[in-house]
Amino acid sequence: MLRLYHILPRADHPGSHNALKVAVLLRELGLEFELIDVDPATALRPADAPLRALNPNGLTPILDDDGFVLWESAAILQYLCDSRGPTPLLPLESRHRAVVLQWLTWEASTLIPALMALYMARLGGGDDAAAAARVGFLLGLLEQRMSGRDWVADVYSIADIALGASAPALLPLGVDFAPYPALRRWLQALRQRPAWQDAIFMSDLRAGGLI
Ligand SMILES: N[C@@H](CCC(=O)N[C@@H](CS)C(=O)NCC(=O)O)C(=O)O
Repeated sequence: MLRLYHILPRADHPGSHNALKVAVLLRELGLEFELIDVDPATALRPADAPLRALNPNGLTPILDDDGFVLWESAAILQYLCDSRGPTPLLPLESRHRAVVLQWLTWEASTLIPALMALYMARLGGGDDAAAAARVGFLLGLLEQRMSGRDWVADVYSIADIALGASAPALLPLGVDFAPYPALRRWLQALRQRPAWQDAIFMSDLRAGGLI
C-alpha cells in the first residue's frame, strides 16, 4: 500500500507544493495511493509530533511504500520512477536522464531558496528588491529555456512536475507572470493533463489569474 502524507490547501496554509509533485506523479503512473491530509500545526511542527517519527524534519511529503518510508520530494519522484518504471518521466539513457535531474536539482537547490528568500523578505516587511530581482532572474532563465519547447527536458518528465508544482507558489508572493509568456503557456498545458485535473491542484493558478 502506498501512502502519501500531504498538506492540502487550507485557510491557514497554502498547501504543500512539494507533496503536490508526488501526488501528480502517482497519478501519472496510474498508481493507487492513500492521500493523508495532515494539519501541520499538530502533526508536523511540535517536536513530539507523531509524523516526526517518519520524517524528523517535520515536513511533507512523506511516502510510505509498504513500510519503506521516504522523504524529500526529489528523492521520492526518482524512487517512484525507478521502482515502478521504466517510464519516460525519468529516462534511463544517461544524457536524457541527466538533463531531467539537472532541472529537478535546479528547482530544489536554486529556485526554491530564491522563493524562500523572497518570502522571508516580504514577511520581514523590509527591502525585498534584491530577493525579487533574484526571482526575476531565475524566472527569466526558465522562460528562456521554455521558449519554443513544450517541456523542460526533451519529453514530459518529473522536471516538469517539480517545476510546474512549485513555480505557481510564487503567485501568492505577488510575482507577476506577465513577462513570461512561455512559462504561462507551459503551466497551462500542464494543468490540461488528467493527472493535474483536480480542483485542489488547479487552485493556485486560478488564484494567480493564470487560468
Ligand atoms: N526539501 C523538501 C521540502 C519540504 C517542505 O518544505 N515541505 C513543506 C510544504 S511544501 C512542509 O511540509 N511544511 C510544513 C509546515 O508548513 O509546517 C522536499 O522537497 O520535500
